[in-house]
Amino acid sequence: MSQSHAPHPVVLIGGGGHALVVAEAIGQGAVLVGFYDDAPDARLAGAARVPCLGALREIPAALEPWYMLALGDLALRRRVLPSLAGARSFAITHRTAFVSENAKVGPGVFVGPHAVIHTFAKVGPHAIINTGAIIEHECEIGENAHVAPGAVLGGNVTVGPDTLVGLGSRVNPGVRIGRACVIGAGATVVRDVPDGVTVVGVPARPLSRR
Ligand code: JB3
Repeated sequence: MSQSHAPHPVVLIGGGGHALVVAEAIGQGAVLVGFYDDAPDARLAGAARVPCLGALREIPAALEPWYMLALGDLALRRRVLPSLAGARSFAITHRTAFVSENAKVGPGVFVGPHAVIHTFAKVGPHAIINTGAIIEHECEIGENAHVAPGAVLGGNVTVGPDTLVGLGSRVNPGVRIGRACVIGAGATVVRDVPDGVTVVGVPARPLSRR
């Protein structure tokens, strides 16, 4: 297929398991030219033969290619972000995902295979909407939050920045989850979760304040 534009060069920040997942979703308009990671032999170098361009501390201030954060650890992603202030990021959406035309998805967001971002939902920059996650109508997902594979958010749910909504968890409609929270895998959240709190179980109950 003739390209009206040359594919845009892209680098991933991170080369582990999550980077493999992101690399899989990069579309025709972009070409993956390398990754930054403290482990030059990280899986992206091995499995996908993508060159390591340097350690995280070696990311150039004026990074030319577009970038995508491809680290799974939310605190590490938050630490790395300032070094990318001068660079440009973009959303990567797997071809099998559904993103409503009324939804707003910020730069650097990753949307995994078979994920759903429904009507009038808003997803902040650098959030991860992972494989099969469902974000229902009018949800608001904060910057650098991670909705893990199979998690289901009912309508009008709010998730704060840097919060992990764990694998296969369920969040009732209208629930507000704060920033830097952890929702345990398989938890069912039926009431609001304050900033910094970890909740687990069905119904979800606080485990500790981080
Ligand atoms: O659960 C899911 C669907 N994804 C997880 C993701 C959200 O978070 C994934 O399973 C992982 O738990 C995690 O992905 P991430 O951050 O890529 O983790 P991991 O694969 O453990 O890689 C983290 C860091 O470990 C990489 O950035 C490297 O620095 C290092 N690393 C990974 N693979 C490696 C290798 N280091 C060496 N030396 N060799 C490796 O093969």
